[in-house]
Amino acid sequence: MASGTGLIYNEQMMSYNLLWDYPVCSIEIPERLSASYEKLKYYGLVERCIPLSVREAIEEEIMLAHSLDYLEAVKSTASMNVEELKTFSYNYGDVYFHPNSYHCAKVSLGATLQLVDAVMLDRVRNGMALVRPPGHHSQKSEACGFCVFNNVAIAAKYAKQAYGTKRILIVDWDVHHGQGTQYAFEEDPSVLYFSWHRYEHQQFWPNLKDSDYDVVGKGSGTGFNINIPWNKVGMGNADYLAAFLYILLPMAYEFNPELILVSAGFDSAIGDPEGEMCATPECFAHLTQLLMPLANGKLCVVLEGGYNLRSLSESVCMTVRALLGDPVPPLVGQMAPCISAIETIQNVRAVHQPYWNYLKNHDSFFIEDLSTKKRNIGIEEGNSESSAATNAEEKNITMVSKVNQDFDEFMDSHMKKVLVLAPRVRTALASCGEKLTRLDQCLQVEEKKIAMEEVGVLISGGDCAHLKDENLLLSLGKIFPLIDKITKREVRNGVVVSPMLSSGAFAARYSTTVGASRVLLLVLGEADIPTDKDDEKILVVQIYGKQDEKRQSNYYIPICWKENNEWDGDLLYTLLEFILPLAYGHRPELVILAVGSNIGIQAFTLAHLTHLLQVLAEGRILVISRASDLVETLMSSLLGDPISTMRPFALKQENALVLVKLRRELKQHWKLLQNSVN
Ligand code: X5A
Ligand code: ZN
Repeated sequence: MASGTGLIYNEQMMSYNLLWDYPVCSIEIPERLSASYEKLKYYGLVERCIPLSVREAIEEEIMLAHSLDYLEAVKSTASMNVEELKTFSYNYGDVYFHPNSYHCAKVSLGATLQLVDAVMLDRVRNGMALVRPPGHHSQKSEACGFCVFNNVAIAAKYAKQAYGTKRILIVDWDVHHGQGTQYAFEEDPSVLYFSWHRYEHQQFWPNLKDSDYDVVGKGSGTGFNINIPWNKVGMGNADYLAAFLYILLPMAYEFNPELILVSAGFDSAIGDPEGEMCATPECFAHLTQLLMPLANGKLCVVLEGGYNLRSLSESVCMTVRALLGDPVPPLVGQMAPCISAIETIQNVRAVHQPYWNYLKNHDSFFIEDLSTKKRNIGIEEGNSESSAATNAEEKNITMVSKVNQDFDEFMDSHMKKVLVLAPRVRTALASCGEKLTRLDQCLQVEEKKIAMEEVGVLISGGDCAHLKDENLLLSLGKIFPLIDKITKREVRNGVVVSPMLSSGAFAARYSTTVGASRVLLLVLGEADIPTDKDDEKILVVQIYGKQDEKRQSNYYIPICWKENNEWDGDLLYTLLEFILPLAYGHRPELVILAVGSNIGIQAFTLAHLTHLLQVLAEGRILVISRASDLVETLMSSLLGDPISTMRPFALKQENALVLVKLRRELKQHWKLLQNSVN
């Protein structure tokens, strides 16, 4: 089992800079690398990573994505004077060359390939390469947008060639469209390219029709190119999350990649002068962690853009923390995507419906009359900067004005708020007498004796029928000490075997009395859940097979499925498209997952579920399992082990319809459930 996070940093890549006055290129500076690395050192993250060395890429590797003519042209820049460099640079769009550019571009690509090697050879599980020049705009015979060689595109071709990797997912979260990468794989179904980008109806650089949502790939690659054009600035955490939950993640599970490459530009983060977006640094920890259960954990994060040094470096640190398995801070801000983001997401889903199973059951249609379109066309003659400011104001007034006041001040206070300390122990286990292979890595917690009276007060109205059951008190005797340890931050998560699913409700109640302000209780299987259905502290989602008339409130959400067999696909898609949106809105401080036995869900599906749920509540999750034979798998997932990939599953149509109905009823209250404008 591969472990550890690789980190690549090398000062060689700082040895080029802009030599003449050229405002569009003035932001791409060497300090982007050193500032990121210094911040990683400052937080003690460098010493926790495995340093990987760089090398120069060889010509054969460069030519995996570039023409010989272009390679020779770039090579010739090494001996040019400033005038010649200037003339050469102006052959292309928004890029500059320096005598060291060629060398740096070879090291930047070589570093990327070193990371791919380390991950593919299991020397590390995942890793990040801090490189420049960036790559995703460069094309077969063209430099573009600060990019010389297309590091990530070449890395994908290299992995296919060197390791026979059959399916590669490229996630491009840079704020610009990586058109170079799109062109490289348009006709290739083995590389799924996902990019979100500032677009503003083609008003934003590189102003290409090719960046719109209806460009989906060609030939056998049709359906494997995913563009998410943002038509407004000011997109924030909820918008990015919605794109992941409603588009990228279900597609990625269906695609089932063997390797994930991230074109990690942080110009999509708050404070960036290019992006003018609002996502805060911890958002990138969420994005990263959400990708980690895929591809057996094989995740290579490669730097692209990012021009606000503070925002860039904090975001890099958040990404590395997630790669290391640290708990991710909760997301700030109201978890509601904006109308423009919802329109984009709806259009992307509509255009991709023919190509992806998980979209088959949605009644998706296009939004032709986009809320922002008329305006933007009206502004065409005007100056685009002021139009962007107006949009930003509308989108997120508080964030943006804060930023304008004093960005560093905002960032200082923000980071103080979000930085969380990881409990020393990751996973605890209530004494269960099992022989488990990873027991030595868990803390064993002693059970205690619980009196009936202690439990009775937890449930208002005093429905005490359950309390007659001796098993319940025994279970709670194991569960309460675990909750104590989790809420006191002595351990991050825990697992316990209990014959009674209803103990989950008592556990949820108990945790609100010992400090958890909000709890998510997710129950898989039939059980009587004795809880106050209007208690806004506890959000209950229960999935079960038997039809009945359970009352529903915004805080008690029964999901009743038709067949009681093979729910793996249904559960996974429900988690992504329904439960996580709810849960992000609830912002729980503890997640309790109660798993029944014989519920038609395989162990590794539960492992994915537990991994994904750890993006919530700083990873504080208690799993209560009826079946003791699941403990091994659950424990491994709680410990952060990589998970074997899931066979592509589908959401069954009748179950999809259940979600459609629930979404309609609940989306007013839980705003992140909105994935269409109707
Ligand atoms: C890698 C990257 C941006 C180029 C912007 C040119 N390039 N206006 O972020
Ligand atoms: Zn960019």
